[in-house]
Amino acid sequence: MTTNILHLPETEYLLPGNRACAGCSVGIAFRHVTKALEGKAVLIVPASCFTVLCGMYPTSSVTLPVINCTFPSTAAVASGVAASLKKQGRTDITVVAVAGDGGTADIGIQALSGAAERNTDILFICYDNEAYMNTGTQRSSLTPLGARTTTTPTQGKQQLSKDVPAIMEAHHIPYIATASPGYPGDLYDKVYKARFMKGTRYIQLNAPCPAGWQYPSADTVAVARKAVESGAFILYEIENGHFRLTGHSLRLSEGKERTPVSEFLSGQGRYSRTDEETLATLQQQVDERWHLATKRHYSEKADA
Ligand SMILES: Cc1ncc(C[n+]2csc(CCOP(=O)(O)OP(=O)(O)O)c2C)c(N)n1
Ligand code: SF4
Ligand SMILES: [Mg+2]
Repeated sequence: MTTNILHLPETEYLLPGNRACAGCSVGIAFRHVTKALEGKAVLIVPASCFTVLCGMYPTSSVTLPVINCTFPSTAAVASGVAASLKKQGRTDITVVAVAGDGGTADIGIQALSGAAERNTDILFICYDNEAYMNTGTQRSSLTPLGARTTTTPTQGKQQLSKDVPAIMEAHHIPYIATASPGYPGDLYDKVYKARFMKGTRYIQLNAPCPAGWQYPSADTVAVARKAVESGAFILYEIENGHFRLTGHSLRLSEGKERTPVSEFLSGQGRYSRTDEETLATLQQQVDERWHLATKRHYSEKADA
């Protein structure tokens, strides 16, 4: 059973009045992430919007220890902190690396792959706002096909995005999950579960960004939900190799109608000049990924 939002802990670890843009999904999501960690964590953060959200020393909007590190070294710094805490017998503290899509899938992937191959005791959370937002919306390898950034052609990115959870699964780590700020109970449960596991845990968080995706800041939760309702973002977890759909994606697989991807994309300025052919390819990619995910869910369920 997914935790009901009314039953989430009331203590706040991410304070209001922080420096993120109005309507930023990262702040919304990390309220729930830090609640699940109950203050028992050290955050390791490379350059990103999350650094800005945390604030500049000596002020901080997060009531947890935060270590700012260089862009490519997040998982390496987290590995060092994990080794230090282990030596001190502090098994109650979770080492949580928090990086954007650029800091995870592009610039930080070497250290992340190394840590995962060693099965280092860290939780790595990639919040995927689908571009290098902090520096002005440059394209990353997680920018989706057809989305316009300041470094893509006018009609949008010409390539499909990388599947980082699949890359992480190829490292045989104990826990991989996807989560969305539109579904806080599902997000909370996944972080809470990952917190008490050992080895490398990886969570990929869909992170709608009003500034870069170009939609009104009041619409963030609606946009996050539309991503899941259309299957453009699928909620699942892979625990010790066992795949299962969760939350609203599970309900969709049980017969609730999946909406067309165009309902998720319309209203986002970054797709305003994307041609019909590209949009059709995007829908096709979403359909294929959805088909594979549901097939895997039900075949592994039958085997269990
Ligand atoms: C080695 C290095 N290259 C480039 C930068 C400049 N830089 C700072 S934040 C950032 C964008 C980060 O993008 P992402 O990881 O997706 O996080 P977001 O800003 O989207 O939250 C860049 C390019 C840097 N600080 N260090
Ligand atoms: S640019 Fe986007 S991700 Fe960054 S703080 Fe603003 S809304 Fe959040
Ligand atoms: Mg980003």
